[in-house]
Amino acid sequence: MKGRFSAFGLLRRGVTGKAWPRQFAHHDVQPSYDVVIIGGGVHGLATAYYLAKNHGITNVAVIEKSYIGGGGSGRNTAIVRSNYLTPEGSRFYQRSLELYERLSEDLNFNVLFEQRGHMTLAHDDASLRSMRWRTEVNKFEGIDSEVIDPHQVKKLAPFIDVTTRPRYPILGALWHPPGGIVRHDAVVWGYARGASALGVHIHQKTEVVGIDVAADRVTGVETTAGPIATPIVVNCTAGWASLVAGMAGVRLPIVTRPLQAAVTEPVRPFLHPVVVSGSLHVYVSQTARGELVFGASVDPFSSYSTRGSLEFATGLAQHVLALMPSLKEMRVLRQWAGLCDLTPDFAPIIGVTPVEGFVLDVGWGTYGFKAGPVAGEMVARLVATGKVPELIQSFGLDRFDRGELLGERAAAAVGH
Ligand code: PYC
Repeated sequence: MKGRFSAFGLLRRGVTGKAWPRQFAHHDVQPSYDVVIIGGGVHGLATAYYLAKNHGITNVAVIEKSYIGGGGSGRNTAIVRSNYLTPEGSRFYQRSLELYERLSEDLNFNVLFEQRGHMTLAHDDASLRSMRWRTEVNKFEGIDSEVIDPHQVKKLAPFIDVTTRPRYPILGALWHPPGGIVRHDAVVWGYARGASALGVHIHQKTEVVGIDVAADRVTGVETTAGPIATPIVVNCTAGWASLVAGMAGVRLPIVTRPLQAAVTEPVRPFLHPVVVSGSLHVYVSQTARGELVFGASVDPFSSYSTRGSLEFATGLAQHVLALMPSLKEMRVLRQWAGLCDLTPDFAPIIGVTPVEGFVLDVGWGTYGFKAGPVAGEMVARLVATGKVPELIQSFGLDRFDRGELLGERAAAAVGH
């Protein structure tokens, strides 16, 4: 791989002052590719990487209308976990976590993965009950997850008020030690670098404006850089998934809503695990640099806006202070929004469509970043073999026709 990273290389460049080479190559858009992937986020780049690495399919283009990681991949709160509610979801996200565990080594790129543990607080009996249900499903699937009491919560996160004083006292928590955080930009860059080194073309600032279909088969895409002929188009977009699918004449049961987040100034490390409160609609983690990263529920309306709002900041502050009153002096540095494509059952849509050659990897709602590696691995396998891998068989678009919905909503970090 170009410019392989190593301790020796770092030392050599530090001493010589020699610049690092470009991490992925620039190419002109070619008139045809074997596979065109729409969306240069974690999903699109991971799909390209695994197509090349696992299946030797390298004549692949990733088309990104903005810059890589400029959509949901760079706007999420970087949390990963596999403590889902359904067996299908738990198994799937567990595979993603396994891929994340080895990703830095696999990509030769430090993605700053930290398994600090993931703790979801219960403030009422109904939450505790659904957490017990989740732990049973998780344990059955071999996933480390348990319900803990307020004393254990206090031990793991001493800054949380576990007395009966708060308006929403803590009754217990769902504790998931393998969950944690990953540097989301690094995941995007690592996959881009790995895919490019294997021959994939990454075209930024190039927008797909149409999908060509003849006799119910994909034949190509129209882009702002000209037409591209291809027999396979993979829709790996978030926020625009239903609009892109519409270009191929495929309707998706998706509504798009913004999800806002915010980051504070850095402070000394005090919060090790990721902490989530469903009732207070807030989740928080502390980065290696000391900033607190906060997220909340999706906005209660459809929109394509990626700007933060004052209502969000004030609501978030109230909820955070109910949980950790000692943070009252902290200042928010930045806030933003990402777009979430929500399906009726909070499970993704991955697989084939009635248009031959048009493949979906969409509908991730608030779970997209966690699933990037496994979705890329499975979609690459589907494209390469023409067979739907077992791990994603339940996530097909046709489940909505059959009425076989999955019901992953209760595994959401917060109530949406
Ligand atoms: O499901 O853990 C989650 C999550 C965190 C932020 C958005 N979704």
